[in-house]
Amino acid sequence: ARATVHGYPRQGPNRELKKAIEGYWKGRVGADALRETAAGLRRANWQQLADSGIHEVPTGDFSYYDHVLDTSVMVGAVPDRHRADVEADALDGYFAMARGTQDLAPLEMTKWFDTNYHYLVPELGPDTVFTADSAKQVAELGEALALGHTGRPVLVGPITYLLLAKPAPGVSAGFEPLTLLDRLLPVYAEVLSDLRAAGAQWVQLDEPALVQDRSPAELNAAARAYRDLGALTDRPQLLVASYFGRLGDALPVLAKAPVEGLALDFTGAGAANLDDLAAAGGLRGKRLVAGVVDGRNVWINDLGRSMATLATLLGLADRVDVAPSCSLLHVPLDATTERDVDTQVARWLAFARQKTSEVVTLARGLTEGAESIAAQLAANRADLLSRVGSALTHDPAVRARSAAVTQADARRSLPYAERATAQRARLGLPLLPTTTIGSFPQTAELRTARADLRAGRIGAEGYDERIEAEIREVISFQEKAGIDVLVHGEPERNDMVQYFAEQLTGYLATQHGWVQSYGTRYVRPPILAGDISRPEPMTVRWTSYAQSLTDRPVKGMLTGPVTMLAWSFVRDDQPLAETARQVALALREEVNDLEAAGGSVIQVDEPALRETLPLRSADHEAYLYWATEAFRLTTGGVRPDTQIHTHMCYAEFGDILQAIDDLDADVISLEAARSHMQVADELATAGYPREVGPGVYDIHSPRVPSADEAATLLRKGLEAIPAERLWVNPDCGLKTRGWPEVRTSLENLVAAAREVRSGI
Ligand code: THG
Ligand code: ZN
Repeated sequence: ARATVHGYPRQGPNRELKKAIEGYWKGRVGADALRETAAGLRRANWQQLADSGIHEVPTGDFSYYDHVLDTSVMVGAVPDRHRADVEADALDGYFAMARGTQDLAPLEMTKWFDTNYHYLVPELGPDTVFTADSAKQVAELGEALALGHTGRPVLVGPITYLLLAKPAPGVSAGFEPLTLLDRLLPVYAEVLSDLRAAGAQWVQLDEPALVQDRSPAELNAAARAYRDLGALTDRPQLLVASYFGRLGDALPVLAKAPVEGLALDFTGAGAANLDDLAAAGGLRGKRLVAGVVDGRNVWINDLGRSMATLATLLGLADRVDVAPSCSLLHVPLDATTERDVDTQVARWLAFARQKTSEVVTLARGLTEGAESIAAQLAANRADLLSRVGSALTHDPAVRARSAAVTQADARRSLPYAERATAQRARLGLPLLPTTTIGSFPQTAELRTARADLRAGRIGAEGYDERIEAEIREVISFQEKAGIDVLVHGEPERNDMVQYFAEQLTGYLATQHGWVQSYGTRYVRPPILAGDISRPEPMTVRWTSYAQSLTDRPVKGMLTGPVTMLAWSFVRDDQPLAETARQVALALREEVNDLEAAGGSVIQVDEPALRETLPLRSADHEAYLYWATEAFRLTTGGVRPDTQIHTHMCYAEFGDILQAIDDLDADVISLEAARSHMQVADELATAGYPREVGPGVYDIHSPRVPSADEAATLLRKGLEAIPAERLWVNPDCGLKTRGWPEVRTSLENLVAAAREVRSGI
């Protein structure tokens, strides 16, 4: 058995790639210097993989922005509007497709399956003509071969590519990109032939879309694609890679396909692939790349358990190699660079480098026998045991509180109609009340203050003074503008998830744990390592300070439990539902403390509720059950006259309308400006009974909406939602906007509310 990986983080140990690309955009780094930086990072990755014992390294998985966009370039699917740019300069045209230009919209961006990576959506239509451009793949394979490595080019497979695509602008929404398969396959054939000529023994074709629910027609398309590609004579050996779960009905399809290898995920939901594979009669004559090390979490593998899985697999395929479950793109690079992590906890962590060592160890154990890795197995067992018995992972008080939760805890004490009456009496708001989502612009002064605090140039007191000064400004502006429900503006928070994680016991922050979110943007997800508790209030001080400055209600602002999980690395030693419940109970204390401090309106944001939906529809119900329960547990302990708000970003709510209702929030604000209030219609049609704030100001653009424009949107909202239940607010937080445009936009928003109110 050999060890391999499906793909590797691209950014470099100090995000050198981000710096080089952003420098190129600003004109500070030349194209050649950028290319040299990129080649150096690829070289270093391959060397590191080879040194740790990986014999076949992935190539072509590198990207300046996104590997799906690279695939669009490879098959010639450049949108017409970008063609001239791409022809004038391939690199600048590439970045124009990714980021847009003054005149041209970029490709749409969306989440890569259920990860936090975002890809650029291919735009296809009946007129799309594919042409092969294998230059990037051939060049990167050539680099690896020249350095003496065995390289395995990694391509997004044709089925996944088409299933991720959308109809191009102007093409009928009913157009199905998969109908282009016959046109696409010859282009893949040409690329495969070029890669063979360039020296590839194997090519990896990634088909994660096959772990989602697929229709018989889609499965037929997959069968046809791999029958046709398999029948080619001028090609390398083909390894079809699936990951992110169980293949289900697609497994027999791939097992029967005339390809030489299959990569399967045996972690998490993918564990079911083991029985499915046995039921399908195994992979006779094929290479199996067994994904037994979880490529999505940050935890050490249970090597003993993986050895047992691998031993079973040996009977089911001709040759078994060992790999992580998916590309290591989704985990940080190296756990050993984390100096602030407790040495006890450090033993449990495995980032990309450590996961690479794990697959090498397992491959050796498989080849030479478990005795050959006896020392590693023993050390691994001890590390795992130390985690089970640790005080960090097991806080009896947290466990007791979680076990004592009742149905009633997750329910408000009165139904919405009675709460609404009590809240109206307490808050005394006008019809069509105005508010914002929570954050105000993060100014350069605030970033300087944070940097000064970190560098020790100012103390905690000096920092707090600067935050208070900002809050005074934000409150005073909102009062003057005439907004009804104010916010403190969140100047003390950078990344909201990180902000709360830092204050909760059981959560770890990393120093260097960057993971690509999209393009040159990275996040450092905190790690849910142990049982979660809240040693002291986290936000009360700032909200109370803001409230002390005004007679109008100031909203308390929290991030909800589902989003806290979605944007963190989660535990793998207990169900997600249990982790969510612990986080919810900690946040519930904060909600209750905000209320006790006089708060009458509290917002608990769940922007990630929709995006965490499991890939298979059969798993939706269980997820939505614990997710909505965690939200209700967070908010269920307040008085009837305390108003609970929530907020979600993005517009695709169609499939979770019931879950939105189940949150039982008194008010929900949603993105709506770009879709002309479509969500208001959807909610109304679904019979949503509570208050709604569909955004009337698109904050994703620096454009200032006029009062007339906002009023038109509001009147549109009124067609769906009665005035007693309609709020007036922007689409989302204002953190990324500048003060000048925010000022005018919010003044216009208030003017629109007043004008529409006067006509009621
Ligand atoms: N917080 C966390 N995770 C998230 C989001 C978040 N995941 C999904 C979504 N939001 C991702 N969106 C972004 C938006 C901006 C940036 C990253 C992800 C970003 N990052 C800075 C960069 O790369 O330069 C670094 C930020 C930092 O210093 O912490 O701009 O909101 N947890
Ligand atoms: Zn939002």
